[in-house]
Amino acid sequence: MAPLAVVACTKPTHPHGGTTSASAAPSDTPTDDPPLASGSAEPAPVPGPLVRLEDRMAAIPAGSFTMGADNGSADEKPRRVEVAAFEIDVTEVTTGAYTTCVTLGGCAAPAPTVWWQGITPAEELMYSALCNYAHPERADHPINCVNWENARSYCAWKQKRLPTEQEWEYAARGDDGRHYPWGNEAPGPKLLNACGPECRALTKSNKAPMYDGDDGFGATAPVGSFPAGNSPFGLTDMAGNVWEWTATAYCAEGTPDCEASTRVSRGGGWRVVDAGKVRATYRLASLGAGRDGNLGFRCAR
Ligand SMILES: [Ca+2]
Repeated sequence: MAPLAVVACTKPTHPHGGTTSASAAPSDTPTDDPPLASGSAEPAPVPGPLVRLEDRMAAIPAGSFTMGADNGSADEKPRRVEVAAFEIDVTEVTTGAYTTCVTLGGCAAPAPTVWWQGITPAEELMYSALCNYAHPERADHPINCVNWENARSYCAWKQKRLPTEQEWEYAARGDDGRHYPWGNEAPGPKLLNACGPECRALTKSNKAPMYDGDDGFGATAPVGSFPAGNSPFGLTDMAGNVWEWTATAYCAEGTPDCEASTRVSRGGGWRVVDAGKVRATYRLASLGAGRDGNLGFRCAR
């Protein structure tokens, strides 16, 4: 499948400048026409409107694809899936954007701590420090440590919704059967933000890192920092940075009843060392009440 041009490419800007309200300011106001160059018969090019990457959505046309993979887990057996046309955010929802929703009364502030089943006090202390909310210097990083309801509410406030996992996977890999958003090349430090040596040092993990090179970000990275890893539809960070909540309740293979308390999350995050988990077909069962610095979301409509 040929990659689809989503929108005219505008260099992403991160104008947050350390304030939590910066993302509320619309930045799509066309600039004034530049003056003509002296002595030139040709008008100078007029710059297009500046729209931040995080405000963009990609239009995904209706299509069909083989969801899942032969070489994956038991719960990702391949099957043919039809997808209706939809739109999806080009980036993960940023901390600045989520903060704006809280400031304007549309969203609850996320709890200040991480939580998952079996968490230890030491883990809570260590990983809660990596939650991005209330850290204005991370306004262009993905919001994390949000539970499924936080994510659902934000998208609803934006008059959007969470993508289904079918939509998410199609948006991540198109219809050519690739393993990762960028193709089949093994994950590396220029393609995504996962757990290289930089994250291993931060988390004091003794597990082998996913790759040898340093990707530059011990925890989350500003959204859109790895354009070489974009999906065929131009979506950023569909592997790595943070796992992403989907609307879909998790059903294990051959399990007809899904528990709505558990949702599918996709894409892998900065703390993942297993390359198999940043494949575009990998399905993670995430407790909806959970909050993890490694988990965020993007919206669709
Ligand atoms: Ca990293």
